[in-house]
This record gives sequence, C-alpha cells and structure tokens, in this order.
Amino acid sequence: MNAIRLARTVTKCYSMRSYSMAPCEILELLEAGYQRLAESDSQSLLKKHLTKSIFDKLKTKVTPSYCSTLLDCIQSGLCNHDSAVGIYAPDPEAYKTFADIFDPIISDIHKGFGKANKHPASCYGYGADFPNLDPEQKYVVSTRVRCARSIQDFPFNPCLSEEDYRNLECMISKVLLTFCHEHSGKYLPLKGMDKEVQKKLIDNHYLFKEGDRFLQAANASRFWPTGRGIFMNRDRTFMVWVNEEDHIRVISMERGGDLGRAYERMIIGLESLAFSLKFSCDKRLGNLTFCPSNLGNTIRASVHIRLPHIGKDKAKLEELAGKHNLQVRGTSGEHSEAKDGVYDISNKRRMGLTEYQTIGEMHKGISALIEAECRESSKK
Ligand code: ADP
Ligand code: DAR
Repeated sequence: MNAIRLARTVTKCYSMRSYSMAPCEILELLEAGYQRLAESDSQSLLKKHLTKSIFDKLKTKVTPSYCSTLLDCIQSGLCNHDSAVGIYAPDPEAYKTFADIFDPIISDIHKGFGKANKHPASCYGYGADFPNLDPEQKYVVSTRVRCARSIQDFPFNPCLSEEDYRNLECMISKVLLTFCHEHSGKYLPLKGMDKEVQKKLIDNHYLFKEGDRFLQAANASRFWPTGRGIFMNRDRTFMVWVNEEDHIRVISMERGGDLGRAYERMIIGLESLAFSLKFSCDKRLGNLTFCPSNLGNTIRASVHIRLPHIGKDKAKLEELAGKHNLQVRGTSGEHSEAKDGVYDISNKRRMGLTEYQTIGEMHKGISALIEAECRESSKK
C-alpha cells in the first residue's frame, strides 16, 4: 500500500477514534508493514530497534488523550525503508505510551542518552563567548541557528485538525507581530502565497520545502497549506516557521561565520515567544518535538561551508565530522546533495547537554574542520 493511501486509511480511522486499543484494521496494516520492513534491507533505526517482541507488546496500545497508535508513530518508516530514523511522535504522550521503541532510538540518535538520563535545564549563556568562525571569510558562506518548540495542550501533526492548524497559526503569528527592533517583521501565510515568491524563499534557504515524503507518510501534511507560514524580519536574518514539521521553528541566519551573533538573535526571539506562549516540555526529555531527533534543547547550529580539500571525499568528511559530533548535509539541507562544494555541517547532539554546550561543541568542531582544511591546503 502506498504512503498516501495508508495515510488516508489511518486518517479515516483517526477521525472516528474513541477506542482503548488499536482496532483490527490498524493491526492488519501494522502486521503487513512490519513484515515488509523485516524483509527489507532498510538501515533505519526503526528496523534496528523494533524487535518482534517490542512490536507485539506495543501494537495494540493507544495514547490516552488522542488514541494515537503504533501505526501513527511508524507508518513513515514502514512506507520509506530508506528512512534514517523512521518514527515520529503523533502526540506528546506517545513518548511514554511507546517508550519501548522510542527510548532505544533516542539513545541511538543522542549518543547514549539512556532511560536513567535527564535532559538538563536550559542554559543559553552568551553569544559573545563564540568568536567568528571564519573572520577572513575564506570558508564559511553563512551560519544558521534554529530550535523547535511545541505549544502545550496541542498534539503533533497527525492528530491536528484543520481548526487546530488555524488556531495555532493565529496564536503564534499574533505574538510574532508584536516583536520590535531587529526582530520586527511580517507574517506570510503559505496559503495564497505567490508560487514565484515561495520558490525564491525556498531557493534562498529561508522557507521550508514542500512535499517531504517522510512527513507526508507520517500524516504531517494534511490540510496543507492551511495553518502553515513564515515570519521574517526586514533584514531576513530572523525567521519563524509555523506548523511545518513542528509547531514552531525559530531561525536566525548570518552571512559569514558570526555564530555568536546568530545565536544571540535566536535566543532573543525564542525568549520573546516564551514570554507569551506555553511550550510542551517533559521532565526527562526536555522540549518535546514531532521527531525524536529534535528532542532536548532542539538546537541545530549549522554553517554553509566550502572545504575544497577535505571536502573532496564526502565519506571521509563525514568520518572526520563524526569525530567532532558533527553531521554533514547537502546545500539544501536534509536529503539533499552539496552543490558548488557547499556543505551544511551542524551539531549532531541536542539531548543531555545545554544550549550553551551544544553551540560550544559545534563551534569547536567547525573550527577543527577549518584547521584540517588549512593543513591540507598548505601541503599542496
Ligand atoms: P532544519 O531541520 O534545520 O530546518 P533542513 O536540513 O531542512 O534542516 O534545512 C532547512 C533549510 O535551512 C534548508 O534550505 C537549508 O539549506 C537551510 N540551511 C541550513 N543551514 C544553513 C546555513 N548555515 N546557511 C544557509 N542556509 C542554511
Ligand atoms: N526523514 C526522516 C526524519 C529524520 C530526521 N529529520 C527530521 N526530523 N527532519 C527519516 O527518518 O529519515
């Protein structure tokens, strides 16, 4: 069954939900999907950790408030065997109801963050502690720092109604339009946006892409583009995405390598939102997000960087980056290739360390890559 048909089946079931255990049509879809995954050559964390005994233990469970099933969590990974992770949380309770599969995957993504670990309280520190990564502007094209937040008492994409999307968009954009000074700007709903404008914003890496098949299969694109949009300041250095993968993505961008300035601008924007909105947090997991890869402090700090010598062999670059807890993506972000030798390199870890420690780890790692590039280029 293809992803869209599967998602529609689940949606149909969802709209009539009032059950205390997964109905038989969901169990049939789960058994068939699990069988196909088991027979596939998938390298996803879902396949790695969803043993038959865990599958049998979880397949009939539903979350208390939204009746989310195991299928709601794993249908993206069942339809996309090339998933890296393969699982999402349809609502905040899913992390507890389906902890037997979420916990080992969380521990795998976030380098040993186990059941006994607790994410630390927020500590942002000062952006000024992080000097420009590349003051001579030889390698770093641009720097971006983003984090995610979910609004308390709302579920995640698969359980949101069309009215929920509208209400979230209204609530969040209302607060954003009160921002002043450097953070003041405009909210642009995706609904009705001129296609040329939309394409330009995506090509300039300001706006999220459309048609992510992993999100579609996870039932995260229903009622699209209702409730989705982007807030941008005048200088296009501060953006907020509304209802893409998460309810909120707070984004700060800089040309060049001034990580501290980008980080400082993101903190101010995030704190301004926190003043008016209540976020969904868990005592152990930190800030809750749709995908387990973004839990904790939810920060991804990245550079668009050219490394002509050590970047020649992507596999070697990924190996070196991995030693510094860094992740390598293509020029257009996740699931893309590098164009014109520009890589997106960012921190990997977001759980078990504070915001300040995450930015510090990224700053140290990128500095080490630049030093390695300098050493290689001086050998030539
Ligand atoms: P995220 O989960 O952080 O949003 P994506 O990989 O989907 O990650 O990236 C979203 C967008 O941000 C993409 O268009 C990507 O090219 C852009 N981006 C990421 N890092 C940078 C950067 N340092 N400079 C400019 N654009 C960036
Ligand atoms: N594409 C999905 C999610 C991976 C993590 N990235 C997110 N959440 N944007 C996968 O399982 O590969």
